[in-house]
Order: sequence, then C-alpha cells, then structure tokens
Amino acid sequence: MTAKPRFVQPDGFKLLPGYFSPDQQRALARTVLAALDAAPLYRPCMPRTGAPLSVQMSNFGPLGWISDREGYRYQTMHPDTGAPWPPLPQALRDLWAGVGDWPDAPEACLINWYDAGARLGLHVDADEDAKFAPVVSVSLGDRARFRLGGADRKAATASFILSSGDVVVLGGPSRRCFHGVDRIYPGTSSLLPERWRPGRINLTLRRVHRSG
Ligand code: MD6
Ligand code: FE
Repeated sequence: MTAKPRFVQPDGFKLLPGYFSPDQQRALARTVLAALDAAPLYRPCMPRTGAPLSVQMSNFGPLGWISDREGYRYQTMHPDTGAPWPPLPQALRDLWAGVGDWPDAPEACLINWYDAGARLGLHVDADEDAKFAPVVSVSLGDRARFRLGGADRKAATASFILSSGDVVVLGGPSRRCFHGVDRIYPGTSSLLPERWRPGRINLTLRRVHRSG
C-alpha cells in the first residue's frame, strides 16, 4: 500500500474572497458585457483535433489569448471580426496594481464565459514569455469549483469554491501548477442580467512580454 498523495498548497497561490464589493462587481459586469457587443464571445477549439471547448471566450487589452487548430497564441485582433480587442478596463488595471506584485502592466485579459454545462480541463497557463509574472483572475456570476494541483499533472489536487467577486492569484511557483474548473453551480448568483443566467464570467489578467 502506498499512501495517497496529499495536496500541498503551492507558494504564491492566493484566493481573495469578496475582493470586489457587490457594487464593484455590478460595474465590472456592465463594462464586460458592453465590451462583448464589440468583441463577441466565440467558441475556441483545441489545436490539431479541432474539438470545441465548452467555454466561450473573448479578450480585453492589446493582446488576446487564442486557441484554434493552429495552436495557442496571443494575437492583437479578434479571430472573427478582425478588430482589435477592447481596451483593458481601469478596474482590472487597478486589480493588477493591487495584487499583481509585478513591475510591468498587464497586456491581456482573457474573458471566459461558462454556461450551465461548461467546464475547463486541467491546464497550465504557459503561453506567456513573461513566465514568472503572475496571472490574476476575478470571477463574476455563478459559483464554480476551481481545482488546483501541482506542477506535475499527476500531483494531488484540491478544490476551492470561487464566488462572484473573488480574486485568484497564481504567482511564484503556483504559476506553473495545473488548475481548471470542474463545474459551475447554476443559479447561485443574481449578479448578471437575466439573459446571462445561469452563467459565470472569469477574467484572467496576464503579462505576455518580458518587459518594456
Ligand atoms: C476560471 N481560471 O476560473 C479559470 N488561470 O474560470 C484560470 O484558468 C486561471 O483563475 C490562471 C490564474 C487564475 C485563474
Ligand atoms: Fe488558467
């Protein structure tokens, strides 16, 4: 018999519950949903297989993260409209300044949209040249079960509930740890307007270039 491996919380991982007040969440949600008129959600697919992801995406900022048959990358324009991404909202710049502990400004914010059945498999955010910069996220809308593991895909994992307004920081060694979203809990938030329920938005802020 070998003992079941125990989850050890990686250094640099922070969960900041209720970082955004309900009023701040509403204001941020309004900004995000307005930006989606200009940069509509699209359904990305997996490299090679072309299998669609259940999460729909868009981006804010000079760069946006894309997944398609060609692979994963950052690009300056929306894959469907060809337009530049909407600018990073000030509230997200402030969030980065407040918790990012990084000298350079964020360049990309991935907008993840989860409908009732969406999930996100275990992954490492690894497409940034600034591979030591933290990734900072904020969640809006329905709760989700977030899973965090180690740098090895097979390492033990633990799950955390993320509620609307919660902030997650993957900095330091935790930056290279596998994580994903097992499921959302439909109907657990009334933050978003009716037509966006049930559902959850997660915004991940990243620094892409090393400096300058
Ligand atoms: C999500 N979050 O919460 C997915 N990545 O929907 C992420 O994949 C994530 O929350 C890096 C840092 C923070 C995150
Ligand atoms: Fe991630």
